Amino acid sequence: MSRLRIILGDQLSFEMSALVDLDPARDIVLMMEVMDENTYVSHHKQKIVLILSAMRHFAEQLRRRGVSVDYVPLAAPNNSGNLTTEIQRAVARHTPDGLVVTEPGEWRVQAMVEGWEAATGRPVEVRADSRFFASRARFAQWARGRGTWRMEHFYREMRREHAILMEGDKPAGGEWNFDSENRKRLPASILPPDRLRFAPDETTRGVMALVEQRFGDHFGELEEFGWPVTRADALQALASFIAVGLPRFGDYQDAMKAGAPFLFHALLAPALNLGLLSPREVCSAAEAAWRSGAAPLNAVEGFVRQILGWREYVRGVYWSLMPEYEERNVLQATRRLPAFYWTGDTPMRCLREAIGGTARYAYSHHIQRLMVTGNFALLAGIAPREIERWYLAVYADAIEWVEMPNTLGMAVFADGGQMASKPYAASGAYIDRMSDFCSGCAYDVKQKTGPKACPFNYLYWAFLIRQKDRLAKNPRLAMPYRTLSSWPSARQATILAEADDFLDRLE
Ligand code: DLZ
Ligand code: SF4
Repeated sequence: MSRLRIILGDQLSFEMSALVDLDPARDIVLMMEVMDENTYVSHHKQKIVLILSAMRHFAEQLRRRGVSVDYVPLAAPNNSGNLTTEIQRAVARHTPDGLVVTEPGEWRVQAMVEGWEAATGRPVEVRADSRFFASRARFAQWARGRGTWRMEHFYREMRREHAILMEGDKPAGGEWNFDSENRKRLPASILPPDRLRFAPDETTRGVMALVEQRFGDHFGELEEFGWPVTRADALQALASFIAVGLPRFGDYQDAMKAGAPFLFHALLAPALNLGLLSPREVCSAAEAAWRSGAAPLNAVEGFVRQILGWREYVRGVYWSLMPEYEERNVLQATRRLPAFYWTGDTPMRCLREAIGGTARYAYSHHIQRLMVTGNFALLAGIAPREIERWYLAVYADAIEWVEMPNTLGMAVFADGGQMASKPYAASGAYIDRMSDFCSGCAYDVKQKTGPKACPFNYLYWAFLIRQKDRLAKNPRLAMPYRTLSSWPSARQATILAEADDFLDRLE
């Protein structure tokens, strides 16, 4: 029996479930570069280069292992631009007895997969994605019967289940979570290390030229492209992070510094999300660094929580709640995304830094995403789908399963607390505490109102005033609502008027 093994752009691992029992004598692997997948949002140019270059390298490695690969490049004559149609054409070319695919990373693509039997007249076997610690079913089992789904509870179960950072049945170091140690401001005396970047090879340069030619109008710059596009590069990136990033990853996890977008962050999400690295091996490498004394526990636990906890958890949320999840808008936010999200052209230095870095690197770290671009979208009442499509487009690591819950649930609280126990709303004081942005900003972070006042200040209070009916009962917001209730109504009116004025000018 011959089968067509389909490998999608984020499934670039020899361990993919769709490949495990591949018969090189009869089976063919199909990989497709298609316009639809490259244009359904205006993906950052680096994201497209990363995916297409990594796909091309992976196809080559499969071939070197003796596998027959039918690779459809974007420029292939008659490339229909659509996954389903390309699969129909491939079935006509190879007349396989059946199709095998690993479940995709997006609901939209899953809906396509469900149509492939009818489209091809062949049986389609859809296999679970074994790259993750928790299958979709494992998460659903955990979530069943729980009103709120707190990551921390899920994470502890995962730690126990996979025996990561455990000493017997106790967490290593006696605590599950060292987050309170992970909120330090970066002192001027600590310089961010040079981070390993990979010079584009010939294949990547070929894709860069293609992208400039075909997607020249997409967001972002290509000059600084340095992402790993092969497993060998990704393994080097992992080793380099463990050596130069991880030891201080915990302490400065939430810090921000102008001109230093990477700091001590892992920079591994693009490789992980495409399958070039496995979450198991990155957790093992981090744990080994702690056990050998090369990295402290607060850093290693913080990192493991991101991978074993957070990453698995958001995937579970996505697959448990889609497709209804993408429509959530509990705070009824309707504003269009301001144009400066695409240009970085704003006097607000924190946003300029985060967006400028995003254009240059297709990356910004989690606090820039959550507390700068996300916080602004939350406070300004940007429609959740507008900001969600932006995040999906602009980051090299953004595949929908991971990006959507992070945006809707964490950044803009559109799910009303399914994931987060409170909205991550903050005034300029938070950004000032965690960064060096405010000293060089056109606005004054200390002023609460007036033309020089930091917009995050009046937007924060205006947000709380406007959302009072929905949020005042949240115990985690008791303090700011107490402060607010002590203010005379004239002060509240001034804040609302200044916020309105600012928001009107955004459009
Ligand atoms: C994001 C993306 C892009 C830009 N291009 C392709 C492509 O040409 N071929 C492909 O198979 N996948 C691509 N992807 C990833 C898909 O949009 C989608 O995220 C995955 O198929 C989900 O598993
Ligand atoms: Fe951002 Fe306000 Fe600081 Fe300017 S003053 S950098 S707008 S937080």
